[in-house]
Amino acid sequence: ELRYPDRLNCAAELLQGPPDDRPAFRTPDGTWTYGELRARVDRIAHVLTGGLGVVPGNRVLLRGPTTPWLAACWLAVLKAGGVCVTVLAQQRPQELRTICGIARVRHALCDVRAVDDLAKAEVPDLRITTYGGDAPDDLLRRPAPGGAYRAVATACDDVALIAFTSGTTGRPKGCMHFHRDVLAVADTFARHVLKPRADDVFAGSPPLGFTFGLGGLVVFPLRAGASALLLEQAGPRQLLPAIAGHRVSVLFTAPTAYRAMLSEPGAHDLSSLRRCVSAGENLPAATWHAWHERTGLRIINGIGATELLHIFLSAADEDARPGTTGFPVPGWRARVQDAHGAPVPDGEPGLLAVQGPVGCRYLADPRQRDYVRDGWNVTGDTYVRGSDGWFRYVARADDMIISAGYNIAGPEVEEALLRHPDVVEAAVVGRADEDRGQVAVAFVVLRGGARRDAEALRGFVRQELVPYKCPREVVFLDALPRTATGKLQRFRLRTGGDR
Ligand code: 3SK
Repeated sequence: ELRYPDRLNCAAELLQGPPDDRPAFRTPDGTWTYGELRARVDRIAHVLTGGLGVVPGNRVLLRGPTTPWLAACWLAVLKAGGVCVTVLAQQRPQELRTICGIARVRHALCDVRAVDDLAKAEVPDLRITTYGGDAPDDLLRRPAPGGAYRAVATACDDVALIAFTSGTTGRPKGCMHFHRDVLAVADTFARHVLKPRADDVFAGSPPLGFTFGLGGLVVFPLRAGASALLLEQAGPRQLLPAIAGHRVSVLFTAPTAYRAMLSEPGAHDLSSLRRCVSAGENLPAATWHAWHERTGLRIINGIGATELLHIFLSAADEDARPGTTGFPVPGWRARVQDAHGAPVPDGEPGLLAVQGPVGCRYLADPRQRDYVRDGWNVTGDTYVRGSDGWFRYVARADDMIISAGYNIAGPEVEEALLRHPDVVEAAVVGRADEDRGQVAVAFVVLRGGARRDAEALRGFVRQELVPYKCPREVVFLDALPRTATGKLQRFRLRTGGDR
């Protein structure tokens, strides 16, 4: 069982330990050592509580591309006892205004390059302070007393972070996480599954406004005394040379990016990699095998949730079984239950429910009652637990297609399509149909130059799966619609918005 002291400031914990000269953050332009990081965090914390008047408990919005300065602001707000409200650089004025309203944000620290949309949001009484610019009142240019900043003695269950999720649609929900939760995800998933070393170099594509990225690029490396390469542009095209150039050893990204890296031309040296983590979406077995063939590495698949901060179901790479997610991360419990909360037998599909050191706490949102039932966090995913204890993803609970009484799991058909050599991306959704209730429609992105032959693809699926799962229609797209965190927006395909 994890135990933390009653008084705990997670930023102070993450920053203590490594010697001053050890690298903490790397960028294409240079390296910040732990000594430099500590000094810059302390300076920002002095400015926050001095000139800017931030007091413990204030909610501070953080917005900007993935840079060491954004990470330093995150640590400084926490050290000063504030609450970080993390958002994505891509979020637009209307969403920002909604988020600031829900979280009652009064201060914002914003990369000067991302300030326009925040200003346009016209959030009442919001004090915006930019960083990285030339203005004399820029956060990094303001006068501040020198010397160490003494961390506010927050309680371990004081809120540290409000992470927003809108899932793939809907009004954003703010998930509150405590100081102890931030350490708990490092002391469960990272410690027991990832097993990082102090000489590791972490990198990845998820932004710091997504808890997948915050964990993988800030919390886990710092907790291990390791370093992270922070890239403002971290698409597959940038990641491949960055892995080679910076000798990245731990990679965090999503299945789509693994597939995109596999289809990039050119031979990049990936020999420095020793751990590859995939989350954010289901990892098809075909992608796992293709990456294994290319690199010899066994991807660590995981499922996490903003509600639960990070990954709770996974398997260490030596145990990984392609096509499954694994089992509960040490410290977590998981089961599959029906709509009334009763466990279903092994081998049958049902709703995934988990318990662990972190729980869902929506800020002022009645949807809390749907997510937490009888002490279990019901994630909204349909899963099967095998008799051997392995958990296998079926679909998002609301993504099951019911056609003439048959249940079709979109991801299973997507996996089959992805086994076709010409298919790069696939999404299968249900479309209303008078005769059958719903029929499956496949949206497919093909490799450049491949022929758009819907009948050939349908024939391929019929060879792979029982015929009733074969999509009725195949639609070819140049790209699938995704959220800013890379999640597939199935509702846009269902409503035909992208066709
Ligand atoms: O979406 C996920 O699977 C995820 C993974 C890790 C951390 C956070 C999230 C939302």
